[in-house]
Amino acid sequence: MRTAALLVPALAVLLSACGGPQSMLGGGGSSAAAIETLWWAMFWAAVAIFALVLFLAAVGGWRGRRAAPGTLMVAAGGLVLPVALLSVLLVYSVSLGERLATATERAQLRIEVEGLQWWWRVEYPGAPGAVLANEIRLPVGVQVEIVLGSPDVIHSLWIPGLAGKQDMTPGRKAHLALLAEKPGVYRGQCAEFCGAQHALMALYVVAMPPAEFDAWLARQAEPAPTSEDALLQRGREVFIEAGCGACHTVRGTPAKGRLGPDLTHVGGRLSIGAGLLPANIGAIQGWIADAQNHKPGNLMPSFNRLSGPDLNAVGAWLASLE
Ligand code: HEC
Ligand SMILES: [Cu+2]
Repeated sequence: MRTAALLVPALAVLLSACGGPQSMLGGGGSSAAAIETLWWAMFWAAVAIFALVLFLAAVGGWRGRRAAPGTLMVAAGGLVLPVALLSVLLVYSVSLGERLATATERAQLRIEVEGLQWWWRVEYPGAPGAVLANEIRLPVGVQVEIVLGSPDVIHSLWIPGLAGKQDMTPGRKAHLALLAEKPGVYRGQCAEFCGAQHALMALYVVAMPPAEFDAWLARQAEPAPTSEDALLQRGREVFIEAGCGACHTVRGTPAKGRLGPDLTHVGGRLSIGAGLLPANIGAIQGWIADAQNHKPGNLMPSFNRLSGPDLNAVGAWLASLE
């Protein structure tokens, strides 16, 4: 009775994890749905075998020594049954993997994603200039191919609501098919240990209606918006003076670095620091002043020598770049 009393809340906690933007159950894409079906097939197969084994153990316990199994029973239960069942599941999963891999041949849109320490660079070759970080946007109902690469260590892209995991191995290009059927925001993360901040290497995938997506992509390809506002103009100056351009690109300014994320439209993104903080003015300022405390070991130094007004201006300017 006491075990049951513990089991009920434990199960409730477990089941409450089966949802949200990073769940592989009830996802929003065709690959994810196929993988979920396979998962359920394996789950019920395991449940059936578990039940059968428990049943046989109970019978054995009940009948005691009289129940010593014959050769036939051992061969059937220990050889024929597992070989048959595992073969069926193996053929099912291998053919599914093949079908998912070849879906990239029908892709109408290609997106390049590079895994870095510890963030994701996202580029749209069809819209030159459109470069962003830690966010993939795609049109609903369109077959998309993600081309994955890594310059340094092995990362793995996993967006459970849309597709299975795909490793990103240095020196090789990998391909992943994505087809979002429901508009919405899905969360993904790096699924292969890649260094100190591996756990803070997440990203968002936003599936949008096609017309909205086209407008969004056209805007991403444009240079940063300019402004007459004195504070924002000062912010742009601080950005150039402080040397941020050594690592960051803001298209339309002299900043052309590629070591860090392209910041041309950073204010319009969902997060900074690879899913760590929202891309609003306060978080951007906090990040600039203290990047090493937010994400220790990341490749951006803390700019805690900036004066208050300068920090305020540069943060306001970046947040205004939508
Ligand atoms: C030595 C290279 C370097 C310099 C110099 C640098 N950054 Fe960064 N910055 C990075 C890297 C790398 C990241 C990504 C860190 C991560 O998420 O792991 C980053 C991230 C950011 C982000 C978050 C962007 C996002 O999409 O996640 C902002 C905003 C930012 N930097 C602003 C600045 C500003 C402003 C300056 C100048 C005061 C500056 N950076 C100077 C390397 C640099
Ligand atoms: Cu990683």
